[in-house]
Amino acid sequence: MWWIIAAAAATISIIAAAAAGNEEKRVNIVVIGPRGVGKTTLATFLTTHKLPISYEQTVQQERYEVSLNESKVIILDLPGGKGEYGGWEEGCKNADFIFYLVRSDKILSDDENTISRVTSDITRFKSWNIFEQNKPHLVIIGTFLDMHPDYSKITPSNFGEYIDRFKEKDIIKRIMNIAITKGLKFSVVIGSLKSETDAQKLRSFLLNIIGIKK
Ligand SMILES: Nc1nc2c(ncn2[C@@H]2O[C@H](COP(=O)(O)OP(=O)(O)OP(=O)(O)O)[C@@H](O)[C@H]2O)c(=O)[nH]1
Ligand SMILES: [Mg+2]
Repeated sequence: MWWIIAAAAATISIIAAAAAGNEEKRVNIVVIGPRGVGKTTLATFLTTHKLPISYEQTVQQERYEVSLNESKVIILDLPGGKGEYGGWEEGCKNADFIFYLVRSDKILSDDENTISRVTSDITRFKSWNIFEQNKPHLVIIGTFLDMHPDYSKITPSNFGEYIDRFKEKDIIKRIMNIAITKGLKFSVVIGSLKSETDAQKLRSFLLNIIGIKK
């Protein structure tokens, strides 16, 4: 008889452990932005700790999954073409975090093509009503900092000034304003995905933002 009671007690403790929330927390991240800004590179590095070997334009959404500490992180990497806005909106419906990538070097040098493309993205974001139901955290990520002429002079002691300069650009302010208008939290970071060392720095910033301890 004692063994029936012991077996029942063991079963109850397993059920109790599951009910106590030992399941992984899910974090849904959607990565969007113009073509060639580093979306797939970032999604790959966040999930595998490796940089992709070659550039292949993303033509349909790719799903990445990784367990980090106690969280299951699901990353949706979307294609960057202008005709992809419908897919972006659909993908962002259930996002906890939206990573919007732009080239920081092009923004910091007021590149007209980049501004025109980002302006078009902004017009779309404004028209989305998905944020009435879901309030993801918008993370504006400036990539390609290694292509900035000052890159070799950027150190931890002046890095903040470059983030400030990036945030002060009108086009970035306009994205931040959309987040404010739609009631979303937002963060801004810049960095590079050229080398593993650079990618690691950006990864640390992002894990901090999404609240995952390294
Ligand atoms: N120098 C430099 N190259 C980068 C950086 N980020 C990405 N790249 C390179 O840029 C190219 C495009 O990167 P992807 O990550 O595939 O770009 P994507 O945004 O996914 O592009 P689409 O799928 O076409 O929308 C690749 O050759 C990357 O190695 C960066 O910060 N600096
Ligand atoms: Mg891609």
